[in-house]
Amino acid sequence: MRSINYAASLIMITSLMITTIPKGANTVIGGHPVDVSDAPWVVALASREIFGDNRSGQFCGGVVVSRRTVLTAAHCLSQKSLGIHAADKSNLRVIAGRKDLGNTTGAEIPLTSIRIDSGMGANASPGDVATLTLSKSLPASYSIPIAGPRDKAYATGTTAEIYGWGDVNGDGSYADVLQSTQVHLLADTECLHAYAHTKRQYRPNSMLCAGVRDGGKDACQGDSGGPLVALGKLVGLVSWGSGCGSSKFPGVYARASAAAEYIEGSQ
Ligand code: 4AZ
Repeated sequence: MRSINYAASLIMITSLMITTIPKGANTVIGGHPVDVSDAPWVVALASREIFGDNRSGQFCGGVVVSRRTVLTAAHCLSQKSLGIHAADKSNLRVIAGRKDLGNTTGAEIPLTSIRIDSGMGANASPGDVATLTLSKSLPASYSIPIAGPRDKAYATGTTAEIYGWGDVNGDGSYADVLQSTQVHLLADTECLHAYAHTKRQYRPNSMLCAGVRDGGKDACQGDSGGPLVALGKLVGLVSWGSGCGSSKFPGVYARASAAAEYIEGSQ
């Protein structure tokens, strides 16, 4: 009798562990909540019209690079991301100063323009980047500088932070509260090898490779367009990857320096 109870409780404990431990210690896979006051350049890209009021209509991230300019991932504005809807400045908002998407703090700012270079996809130069112009200026203190092409912030091994309201488990559980985690910038060869035989290839000129050796810390769906920050500067935007938090497949980011020249024209 006692041994049956023992076996039963072992089974119970084991199944509890299986259901309560997130896959690969995942969240922003492996992350923790952060205040927007500590990272005011992190913004949400949202559409209540397309995605409804839940989580303020957030569907991607973005980053403030000047008082009226926000960068996001070009693929966030694709038909695939927006369903039947075309990216139109009238149905998009940039949400600044809101940590918890369940409330209404901060501001929901309309756009005056959206710029995606034609033919620019995740595999093209200048990369998976789009520029949004805000209808209203943000405080200058919200902007983060972009690391230039020769900045030491791009050095392999540099610690970098990812920010976003995306999937925390790789199973469609999106965050309400802004998450952040630390990864390392990896050599281009790591992503060239990891993605050598996948559908999408890694392009060192326009992309940046980042992750942690054991996996478990990564960006995921819904974090796209959000910032990768090293030494206080923007080095990348969340772009793509195979799954989330895998030790075999690092995260791929749009290289911020590759987009910088293209961005200048729109400020
Ligand atoms: C996505 O679907 C996505 N693990 C973004 C980042 C990563 C994977 C997927 C990187 O937007």
